[in-house]
Amino acid sequence: MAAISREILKRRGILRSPVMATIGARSMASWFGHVEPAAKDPILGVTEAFLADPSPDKVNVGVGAYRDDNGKPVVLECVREAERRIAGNLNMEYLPMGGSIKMIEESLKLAYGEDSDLIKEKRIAAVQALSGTGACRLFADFQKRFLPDTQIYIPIPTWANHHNIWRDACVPQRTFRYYHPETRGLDFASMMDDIKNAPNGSFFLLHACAHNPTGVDPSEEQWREISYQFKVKNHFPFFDMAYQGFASGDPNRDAKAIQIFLEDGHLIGCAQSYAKNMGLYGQRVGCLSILCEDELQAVAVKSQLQQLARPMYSNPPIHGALVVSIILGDPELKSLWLKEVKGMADRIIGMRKALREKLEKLGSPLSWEHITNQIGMFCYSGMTPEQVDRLTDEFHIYMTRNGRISMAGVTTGNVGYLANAIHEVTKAS
Ligand code: PLA
Repeated sequence: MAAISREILKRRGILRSPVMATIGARSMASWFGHVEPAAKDPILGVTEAFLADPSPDKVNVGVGAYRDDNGKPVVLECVREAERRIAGNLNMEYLPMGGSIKMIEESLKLAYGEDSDLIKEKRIAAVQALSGTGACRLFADFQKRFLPDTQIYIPIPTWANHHNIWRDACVPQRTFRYYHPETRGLDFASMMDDIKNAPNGSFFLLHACAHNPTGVDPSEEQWREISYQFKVKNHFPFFDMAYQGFASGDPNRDAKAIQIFLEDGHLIGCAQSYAKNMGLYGQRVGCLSILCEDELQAVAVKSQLQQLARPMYSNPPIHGALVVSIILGDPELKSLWLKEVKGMADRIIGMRKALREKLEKLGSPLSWEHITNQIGMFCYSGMTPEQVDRLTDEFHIYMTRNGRISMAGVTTGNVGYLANAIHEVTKAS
């Protein structure tokens, strides 16, 4: 902890004074005396710093939250319409422990395919989850409870919270190589080596599409090879699908990796989130599914997932689940949604082109090709933590220190400013 914040806490009486410490372990002041402030979250901490900056020029390209071209948060039209239908019409009773059956049904169709036999055969155990994070955490807790000797292989790099989730679920973590800093692309050979060298029957966390933070996904052919190798090694793939629709603009195409694994007969796990693709960030709506061998097994697994949820939050929130079921259950609203997802993905692609062009026009000596090669919400720029610090200190541009730019926060209005600033801090490197 920085000396200054220690001093402030001491003045507010939050830190123990030497006198209080001598009163004894059971005095009120000592119960929490040993609790140090937690480290700032590498992503959400950026938003906090951004909000605290009074500069009118400030730009937030930290958290992956979509903005329109005026930099404003967006509520999709399909969501507005679903909310009009909800208003006054539906009750707000508790959902079942496993959440909304309708929402789950629609989510499974999105992930596993509209006409999936696996759905018809009732082989998928699924529960509504507290968005993608909650889905991952529920799975990690399930893994710890029922497969206590397993570990989880996590790509390097990955979304920072993956490490926290499996850590707090007490599942040991291993890593596998994924990204090649020099080519700024997939390190496919190393990834395959790590898959081959992991003990048979290992658990792997895979990003279904639009990998965060790199924006680098395996090609279809590479997914097939990965799936094949998983079969050989009898590994279990757990897909985190937080950006379905943001990679290609089409949610069905973005589920291709999952389709490939299903065709090869894998059992899989899947975390789905409606935060980004439906803009339901704060509603916390998502789905966890686990494909089982048969219906009987799926019933047992679902009942245990519910059992994990009950003492934690009892049952999930209803509003977002209603919004999702209304949109996906109504053909007209669903096609409006598909159009709106495509619109978001296209605006981001447009901003990738604009940022790259502006950097090239400024005469940057570096290659910025990767800005347009990478896909999804993020550009993994290759900037160093020190360069990012300069962007923040000198230009009030807020982003994660790993050099990740949330392209969803780039607009026609700020892309020129952003490009200039990036050029300034990188031109000497
Ligand atoms: N999985 C991945 C790969 C993510 O990037 C995120 C969100 C989630 C799961 C969880 O999202 P949800 O719980 O809101 O559904 N990542 C964000 C936000 C957009 C965050 O860090 O919480 C990010 O900026 O990386």
